[in-house]
Amino acid sequence: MTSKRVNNSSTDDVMQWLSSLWSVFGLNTDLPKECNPLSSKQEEYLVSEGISVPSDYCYISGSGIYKLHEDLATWKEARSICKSEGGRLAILKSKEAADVLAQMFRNSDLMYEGDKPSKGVFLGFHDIDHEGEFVTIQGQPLEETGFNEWSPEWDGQPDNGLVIGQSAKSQNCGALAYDGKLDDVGCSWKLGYVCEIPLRKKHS
Ligand SMILES: [Ca+2]
Repeated sequence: MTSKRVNNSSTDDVMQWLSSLWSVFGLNTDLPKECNPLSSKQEEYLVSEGISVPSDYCYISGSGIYKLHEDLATWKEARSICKSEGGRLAILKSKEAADVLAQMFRNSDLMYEGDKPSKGVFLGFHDIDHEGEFVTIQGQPLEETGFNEWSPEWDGQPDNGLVIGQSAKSQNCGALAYDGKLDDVGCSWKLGYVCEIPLRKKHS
């Protein structure tokens, strides 16, 4: 997957809007096969004016524009990187989105750490404030996002499993497991992660 960014070369509002629009159209190129090109949804949804969407983001119908980052970061670092791209650590709104992203994860170099399956890729939810109460990075209860299916793997999730180096059980950050379902993992672990640029309703 190649990375191709569209830069706004003019500060003129109209040019900036057109540039932003073209960057969205640019998503039609170099898409991994799991991603849907923007089509009729272009008429219905557009990202915020002034935001250039990198063409290596992937549109998933009905959910949003996502990118699987294959570099490793802690949950906090990942959150910061997503923000720097004009987005946020991903919040999944459908099983379809989870399935598409899990397939991308399984096809990526992230899937194995040596000969062991990876622990997952970070998403934008956590239970840092209240153990067992999972919320998105926007404070929304996980069960209201449209997707909150936990993985049955590793004896069932969420398990708040032991994080090496810490005395208490402390898996407080959210991840997508290889099976397309959710897991709580260590916030200090270094994992791949999914960023999202939220779609907004086009103003008519
Ligand atoms: Ca867990």
